[in-house]
Amino acid sequence: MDTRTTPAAPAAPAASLDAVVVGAGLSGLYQLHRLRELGMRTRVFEAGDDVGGTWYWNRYPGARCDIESMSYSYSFSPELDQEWVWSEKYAGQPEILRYLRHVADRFGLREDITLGTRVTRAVYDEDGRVWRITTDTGESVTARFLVMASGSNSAPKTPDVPGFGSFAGPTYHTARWPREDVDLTGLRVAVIGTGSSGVQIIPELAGRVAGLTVFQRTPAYALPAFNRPLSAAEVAERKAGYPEFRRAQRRSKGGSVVELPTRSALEVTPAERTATYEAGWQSGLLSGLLRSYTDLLVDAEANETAAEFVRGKIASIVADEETAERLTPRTFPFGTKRPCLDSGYYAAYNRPGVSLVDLSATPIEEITPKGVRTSDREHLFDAMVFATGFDALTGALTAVEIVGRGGVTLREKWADGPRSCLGLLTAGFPNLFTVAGPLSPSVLTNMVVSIEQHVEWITDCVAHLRDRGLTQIEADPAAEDAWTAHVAELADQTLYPAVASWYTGANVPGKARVFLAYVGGADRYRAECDAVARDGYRGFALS
Ligand code: NA7
Repeated sequence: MDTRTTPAAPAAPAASLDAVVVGAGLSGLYQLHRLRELGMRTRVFEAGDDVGGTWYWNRYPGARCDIESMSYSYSFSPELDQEWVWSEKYAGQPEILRYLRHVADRFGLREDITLGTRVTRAVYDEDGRVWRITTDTGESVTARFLVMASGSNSAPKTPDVPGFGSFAGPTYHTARWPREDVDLTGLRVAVIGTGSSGVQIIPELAGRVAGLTVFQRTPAYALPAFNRPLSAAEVAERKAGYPEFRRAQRRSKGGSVVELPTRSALEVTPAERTATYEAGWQSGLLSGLLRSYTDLLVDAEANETAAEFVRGKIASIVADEETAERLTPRTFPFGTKRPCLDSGYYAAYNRPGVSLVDLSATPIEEITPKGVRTSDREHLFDAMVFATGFDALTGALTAVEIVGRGGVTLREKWADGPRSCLGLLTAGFPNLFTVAGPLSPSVLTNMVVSIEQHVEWITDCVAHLRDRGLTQIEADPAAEDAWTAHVAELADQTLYPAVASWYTGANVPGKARVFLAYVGGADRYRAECDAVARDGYRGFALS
């Protein structure tokens, strides 16, 4: 019997799920695990045909992590730490993918992951307080919470040059390398791009193909990896000390356990500096040189001493003087673009059949059916490789049509650059979390450590809401303004913002030029996030 005397508002539709997570890479897998521990009905949608995210897609020859494997791995399970055995100092893509597949199986995650399915649209239903999520397979679900674990370098960027797409032969983007074997033996191959991906694939191709031509727009600073197999003894030693090592990682500034510098590069003698830089070079670590002195990323003169050291090394490795000079970075300070790790990169230019085209002297005019036309000639190829990077940090987020309050899309809101509170939630988009997104420190740190911190904060936040019968969290516009300004102020104290890089959005034509990461350190950031939560989620409206 209907006892109502006045027409009631229709009941808010129940969400079919508690949470949807977009992406089954390092972030999404861990987020699913934690939400399931809370008893939340969670589904993960993953565009790839397997789990792994970055390590699923970037399967090009030579793809390898540039953070040490025993450090670049989850810390949340001591059992996993003890079971899994890394074989090399720097794990290659196949090994990291095996690890992530193992994690998915070991924690029984696969049953809640839908593969081969891309989330295309998510609309916030303000009355029902749910996200209405649509996929490219035509599925629609509703969920209270939406976690974008879609990766910071996951929206590939193709070269912005005329004629792109007109080349008649096969083309490959490093971040979309085919799963089946690609045989380039005996072919004339072009590689466009000399960032981390180009620096890794070039030495691999140099030994295999008939002719390799590298098109370089900006030379990189690459440091030696000195990769090697890990001995049973060092694995055992780390495993014995893992609990303390993991705690130290969580306390650290960059997610790696290293000694931090205390002196300026300008207060020591040139001889002392060179010795310190040499030790950093020999360490075979990405941060080996950068952590030599306190001021390398804030003082141009100090930085120049490190840059000069690397330039000298390039000259000592590359036999042909002219090629060495073209490979030498002179237009931006060392470390203001992410340095690359070198496993035979500079040495590859000493091999017969490898040549370098300096695009600052002879720019690309167009890609043609036969190859690449630069301002002086046409270069002919059988295959082309694009190592041209990503629309970093915001690209994977704005690629989804995310519609918040009042029909405003995230793309519209962030047209002049991303705005958020703690890099975790953005005003007007309640219950939408980003993992390793813009305005957080993630890309300047050991990514796994930052991902775990984000996922744990998000999980605690969701538990906090649930335990109090609350259904919504949203960033306050004032707190968001303050965080966005704080991130910019910190960046402005460094050499980073002046440099055209993917950190500043400058690699994508038309993208707002904003420094996209928090430079204050993962330790300070973690303390800030914890304090906000302790203060009852200061800066957020909970209802
Ligand atoms: P990066 O580091 O963004 O490198 C891309 C490279 O491609 C870089 O050398 C670019 O030159 C070059 N590029 C981009 N567009 C063009 C065009 N149109 N013509 C010529 N050259 C071009 O991407 P990666 O994939 O190597 O690495 C990305 C990150 O992922 C890496 O740092 C790790 O953190 C993981 P530019 O420097 O813009 O002049």
